[in-house]
Amino acid sequence: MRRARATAHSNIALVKYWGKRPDSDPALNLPAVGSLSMTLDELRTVTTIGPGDHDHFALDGARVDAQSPVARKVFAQLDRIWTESHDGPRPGCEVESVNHLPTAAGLASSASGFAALTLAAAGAFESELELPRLSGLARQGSGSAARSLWGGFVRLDAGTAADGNDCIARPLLPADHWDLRLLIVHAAKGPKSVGSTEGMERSRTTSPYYAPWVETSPQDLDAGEKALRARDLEALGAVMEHSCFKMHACMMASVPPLVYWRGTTLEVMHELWAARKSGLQGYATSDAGPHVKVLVSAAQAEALGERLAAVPGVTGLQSVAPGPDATLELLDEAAT
Ligand code: 2P0
Repeated sequence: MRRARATAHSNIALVKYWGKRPDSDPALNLPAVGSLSMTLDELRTVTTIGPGDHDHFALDGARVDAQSPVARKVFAQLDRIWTESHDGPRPGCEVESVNHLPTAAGLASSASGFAALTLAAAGAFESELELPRLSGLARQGSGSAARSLWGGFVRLDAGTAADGNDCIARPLLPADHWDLRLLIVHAAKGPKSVGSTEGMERSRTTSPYYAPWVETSPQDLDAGEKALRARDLEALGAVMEHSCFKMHACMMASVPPLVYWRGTTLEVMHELWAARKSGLQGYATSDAGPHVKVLVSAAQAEALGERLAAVPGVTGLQSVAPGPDATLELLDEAAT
């Protein structure tokens, strides 16, 4: 193997993923619904992999216990990449990941994290796997990571194949297709209460709104893609908010309820809708956390951002443009 470094950018789902395909191998991590995302500039993970005596994982400069759940997920992902193109035992690896992301809850690092890890491992193991295959492997680490290998605007279809070979993301349009901004409005501090994987399973098994959520997703994906291609912000915004509110309604109707929002989350949304009446055209989405993410034209981003930052309880605001493809650098040739 050799040393390799990958950079992958985070992404925000404009049409959401929530739920896994039932009766499938949990290791394949197959989503029940597709998703449509925008890759985010600046917000990224940089991961370097080189040979080591044993497996080691360091996150943001601190060594992570090799027996911890996160380290085990990282090493399991390395195993997946290795066995795709090699026989025999995988060599030990030194993995160093650095997140350039807001630390607040609900801004998942798993998307950029598993995309960067997957790409860096393919480089380190000289695996020569094509990007679509790497997207499928990244999905096994974390569903949203499948979308973070490409910049701009990306679609992940749920697919129907039992082995998941048609559940891979594909780039729709490059970052310069549309000069948009995503305003990330921080509504609370602290870790999220229930992780995505556990929350999705709770919704699938208990929420009466889960079946309609899954059934209506394909039409949202098609409408979202059409609006994106046409650069129709009003149409895209309508689909985006509908997808977000359906997902949260499904979460809230789970038993026990999954309520990721705080009071400030709703106050920001009301201010956004009031601002829209005065001509500032922004649209909201929100993930498994309290923050509000607002899609707006670059021209209106500053004015809308000032208004939303003034909502009581808001702790920060970041404006992010569409981001680039993931990249891979091959470093020195390290013998093993
Ligand atoms: C999304 N989320 O489409 C949705 C919206 C959160 C809400 O993808 O279980 O960390 O690892 O596949 O990718 C967050 O879930 O979940 C997510 P797993 P992941 O962005």
